[in-house]
This record gives sequence, structure tokens and C-alpha cells, in this order.
Amino acid sequence: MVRLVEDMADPDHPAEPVLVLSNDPEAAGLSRARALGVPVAVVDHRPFAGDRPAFEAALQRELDAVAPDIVCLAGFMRVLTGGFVARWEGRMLNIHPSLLPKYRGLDTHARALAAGDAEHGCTVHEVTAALDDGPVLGQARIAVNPGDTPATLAARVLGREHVLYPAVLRRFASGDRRVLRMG
Ligand code: NHR
Repeated sequence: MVRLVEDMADPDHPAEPVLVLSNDPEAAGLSRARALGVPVAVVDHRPFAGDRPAFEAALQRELDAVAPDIVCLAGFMRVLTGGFVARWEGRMLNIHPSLLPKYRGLDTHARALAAGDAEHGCTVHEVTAALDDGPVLGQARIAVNPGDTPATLAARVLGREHVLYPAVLRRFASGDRRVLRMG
């Protein structure tokens, strides 16, 4: 998220950050966003206790207040229902730590290691009702090295996420939906 906001500080960037919205009141990104001058809001999912539609209605109110053209999920870990996704379909992006369609869902680094994969990476995709399943907008690949652990893989993939996501957002915001492939 910080890398997206920092990239948008470029006056030539086709987008600008209007809100950083978190479901976690303790998220470190909130103070970082404030320091970068971006408005922030929090909708804690916990008081909603399993009532996803009510949680999402509260998210929707925060989003409607700023009417963004594009929503970028970044480390957002709550599954969104089809009703919410439909409001934003074609305008909502996510970055996922695997080479989709491999390893949708959680624990992607451990799963890539367990499978003996020679390559791993991250994917920016459009968010659709089906989890980690929407059209791919960009992918960055890394080699899996002997001795890699889920933690070492996660760290190297995160470094690629920080390059891939800003690059894809620039293209997407300027209307270019071709797939960006990075090494
Ligand atoms: N929602 C929809 N409809 N479609 C997608 O593609 C989504 C989505 C919500 C989040 C991010 C995704 C990821 O990149 C994402 C993509 C969380 C879970 C999950 O199982 C799965 C995928 C992603 C994020 N969440 C659990 C839940 O019950 C909670 C897990 C936890 O809190 O640790 O929501 O990884």
C-alpha cells in the first residue's frame, strides 16, 4: 500500500490516493498513510462477528464517501461476498503471493515449496466473486533456491510485489489492461 501511495506522488501518475481503508485499527499502514498525507478510515470487522454483509455495508459507506475510480486490496484478508464485489467489478485489484492460477488462498509459500516448484512469485489480478480467480493483470517471477523456507520466499516475493503492483496500477489507471510480465 505504501509503495502504491509513494508512486502516486509522481505528478505524471494517472491516479491519486483518496483513502486508505483498513479493517484493522492496529494496522501499521494507517500511520504510514497519515504521514504521507492520505486520509484514512477503519472498519473493524470484529464487531460484525461473522455478518459479512453488514461489515461490507460499512466498507461501502466509507468508499461511497470518496467515490474512488479504483480500489486496490493490499494485504486485505477478509473474503468479500459477491454482492460487494459486484459493486466494484472491473475496478478492484488485488495482489496475491503466488503465480496464479497456482495456489489460490492462504499459505502460498509453503505450498510452492511442498510442491517442489522451481519458480514462484506474485500476481496482480482483478477481484471477482471467486477467490483469487479474476483476470490476471501482471505477474512477477522469482527462482526458488535450495534452502528456501516459507519466510525467505515470502521476503523475496514481497520485494517483487513492491515493484509489480505500482507498475500494474499505473497501466490500469491509464486504461491499459494488458498483462505485465516481470522477471
Ligand atoms: N474476495 C473475493 N470475492 N475475491 C477475491 O479474489 C479476494 C477477496 C478477498 C480478499 C485477497 C486474497 C489474497 O490475496 C482477497 C481476494 C483472504 C483470504 C481468506 O481466506 C483468502 C484470499 C485472500 C485474502 N480470509 C479468511 C476469511 O475468512 C480469513 C483469514 C485470516 O484472517 O487470516 O475471510 O490472499
